[in-house]
Amino acid sequence: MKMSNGQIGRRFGRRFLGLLFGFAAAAAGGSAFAEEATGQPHAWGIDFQAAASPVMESIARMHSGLLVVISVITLFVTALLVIAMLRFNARANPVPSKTTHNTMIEVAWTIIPVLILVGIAIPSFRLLFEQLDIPKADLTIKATGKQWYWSYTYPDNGKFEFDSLIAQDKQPRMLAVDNELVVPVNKVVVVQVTGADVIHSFGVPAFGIKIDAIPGRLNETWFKATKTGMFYGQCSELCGRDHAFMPIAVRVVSDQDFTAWVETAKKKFASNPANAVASAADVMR
Ligand SMILES: [Cu+2]
Repeated sequence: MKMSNGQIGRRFGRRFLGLLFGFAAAAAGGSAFAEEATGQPHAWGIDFQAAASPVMESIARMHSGLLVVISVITLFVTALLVIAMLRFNARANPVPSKTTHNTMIEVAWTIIPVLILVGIAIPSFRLLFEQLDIPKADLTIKATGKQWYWSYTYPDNGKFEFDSLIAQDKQPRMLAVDNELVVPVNKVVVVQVTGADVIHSFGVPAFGIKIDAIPGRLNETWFKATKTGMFYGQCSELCGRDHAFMPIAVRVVSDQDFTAWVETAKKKFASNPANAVASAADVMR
């Protein structure tokens, strides 16, 4: 089909407007609804989800800093290549120089990259310690990856546990679950992660956490949610047929709401222990 210039222009205009609105919506999601935040993918999203924990803020800062560093290096190398191609090609420079050594420049191109790498390593290790040096827990939760759903245990609150399965009838599609993981806002939540059958991975992008759930081993990570709202993640280690259908949904609530939820959850899940679903065969659709 042939399009006139006008048609092409209008089509491009709509694309551009769509892109613009996409970014505007993304920006609004980060600020206007700060009270009830939502951590999930959105249309036209090209950056991280808005940070909802101190660790994720540090990760985003590290990422932005590195983006500047690699951009400057890339532009510099590109400029050198362009200069070399224009000034030293056979036509522009028919009699090439026979220089093979230049001590000054050799020292410089060794020392400068070393300095750049050391400059990256320092904040990088600081970030690594922030992630791995787990602070004193206000609340501990155990997350067990199973084929293909998650089970959550609250050992500090009466040891109740429950299963969290994908809810096909709820929104957002592929991320909503029947029983959400509920945590209080501004509290250090330590998550102990293990696998019951194969290796899964517990990851929530807005909190900057992702850790393998390995059978026979207890991994540990932590987050402190700084906003109330819903935050979504997914199993991040290929674990079998329904790997794509075991989302993680975290509801961050106020202290009072959390206490109230614990009371109802204790009753609700007391008669419905998580381990009632004993094998993967029980949940196969
Ligand atoms: Cu999995």
